[in-house]
Amino acid sequence: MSIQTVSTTPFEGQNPGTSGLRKTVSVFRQPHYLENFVQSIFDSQEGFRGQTLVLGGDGRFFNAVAIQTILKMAAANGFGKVMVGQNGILSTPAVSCIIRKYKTFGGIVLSASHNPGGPNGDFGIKYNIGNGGPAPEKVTNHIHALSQTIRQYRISDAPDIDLSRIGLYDMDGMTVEVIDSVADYAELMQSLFDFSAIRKLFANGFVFRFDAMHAVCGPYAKKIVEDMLGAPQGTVVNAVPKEDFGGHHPDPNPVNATELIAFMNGPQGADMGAATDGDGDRNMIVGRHIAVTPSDSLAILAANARAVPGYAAGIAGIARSMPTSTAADRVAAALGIACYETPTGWKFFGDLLDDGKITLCGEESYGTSSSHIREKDGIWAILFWLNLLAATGKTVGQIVHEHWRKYGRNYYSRHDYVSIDSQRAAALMDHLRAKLSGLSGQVFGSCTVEKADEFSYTDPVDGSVSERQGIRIFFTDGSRIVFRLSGTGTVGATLRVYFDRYEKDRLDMAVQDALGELIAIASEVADIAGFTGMTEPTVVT
Ligand code: VG1
Ligand code: CO
Repeated sequence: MSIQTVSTTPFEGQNPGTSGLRKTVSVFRQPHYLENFVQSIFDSQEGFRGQTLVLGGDGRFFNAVAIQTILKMAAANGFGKVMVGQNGILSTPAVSCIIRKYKTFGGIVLSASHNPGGPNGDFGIKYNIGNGGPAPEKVTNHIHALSQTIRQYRISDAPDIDLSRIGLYDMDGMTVEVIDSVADYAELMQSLFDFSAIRKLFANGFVFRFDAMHAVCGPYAKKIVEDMLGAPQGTVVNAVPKEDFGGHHPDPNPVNATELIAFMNGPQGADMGAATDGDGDRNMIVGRHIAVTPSDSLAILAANARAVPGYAAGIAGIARSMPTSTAADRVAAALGIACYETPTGWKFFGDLLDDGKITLCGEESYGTSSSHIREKDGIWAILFWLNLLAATGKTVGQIVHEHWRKYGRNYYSRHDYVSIDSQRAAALMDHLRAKLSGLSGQVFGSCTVEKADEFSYTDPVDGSVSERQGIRIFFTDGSRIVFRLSGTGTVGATLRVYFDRYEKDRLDMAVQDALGELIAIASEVADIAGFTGMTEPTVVT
């Protein structure tokens, strides 16, 4: 066995977007494509010789191949050890947990998260730093720059390692430790939540349905929800991870998790339903005839945090991504703590968490988490809700309605225009940019624009600046429209338009009706139909 140095040439566009590098499997299968990016990750880092790396993915197609390649490259680049999940499986939150628990140098997550998988689907790779979180923008920019000039990479010609058996192996002098994918994560969950209260809830007949969407959370949920918490076998459905997620979109929202929504609204139903995404960092919470919006979920968890053992001492602060509704801001104000507004993507929460400025954070895209790790965490959010229900004896619907009665309601929706031409999408944003200064004071029906701007973020901890993070139109009644382009798509561009309207007392309107005027304004101001050729959004959540 020996180390090879392989000559290579750079690829166009290996630019880590919102959440690492995501491309179709066909792109990743090009010779040297994965290797170039992995070598660029290693070259962006210093001091890893002899150190430990965590490695795992969501089990999608190409996961098994990529893991072996990365092991051989880690060995050739001088890592001392790689901790890899059994069969190559680790959820994104589990990777973060393991990096922190064992104080490893960093970790690599293989996933395209909520994007579809399979030979014709997507694949992705993301580097996490020693705090357990996604590499911050200065690191991802560096990785990108290196990937544009790379000329060679290092790889061992050692044979593949059998990852089906837990244990220690040697690869060209580097130790490979195959670990239980679930154990460390389950232990962390047990330290945060009142497992005996949740166990009692199930023992008393509470009906729960967890849809793992044939993605990575199946084994985690089976172990935690059924084995440790005693929910009946079969509570976790679609529990076996599949390379193509059973042909579905592993994205837990009411549009993609149709099976769960239909079940919850059907004759049998359940007291609570939940779903998680491809890599286990997203969550959706559903009650009987009610789907909780992620923005509300963050606000509700923050308002009730003291009911949960892990947060009984209270929370230091909250952060939300800019397009996420302002529901959490009202809770922060009531608690007398700060609420930070960050660009989209989990990498922006890391500094705030490390610095102790915040305890909880979340995004409108079905992501919520806390300082326990540095990633969003689907099962964590679901256990938090179960713990709240167990502690209060209330239903999901009661908790949501009581929250609205106390704080008012943010009507919220996101409209996605998927796979549009990239140049047309850029032109739409330029068109909006050019209009920004003239919008203040303009009247549209009953709405008056207060101001319009483009969001730029200065990290309060390290002072780094991230520009062009979304165009915002604010109205005098506190409503907002936000426009931004997705950084996780793999085909053309995706325009996301976010609508947020606050109502103190009118709590029972239909969401799209309540937002109707804002939706019409967005179409007019941005000329969405003119630029995209679409008169309706592809996905409404
Ligand atoms: C989307 C979401 C963003 C999330 C990101 C990664 O990004 O909007 O909130 O952090 O996906 O989520 P974008 O750039 O497409 O809007 V995951 O679960 O796919 O890692
Ligand atoms: Co995800």
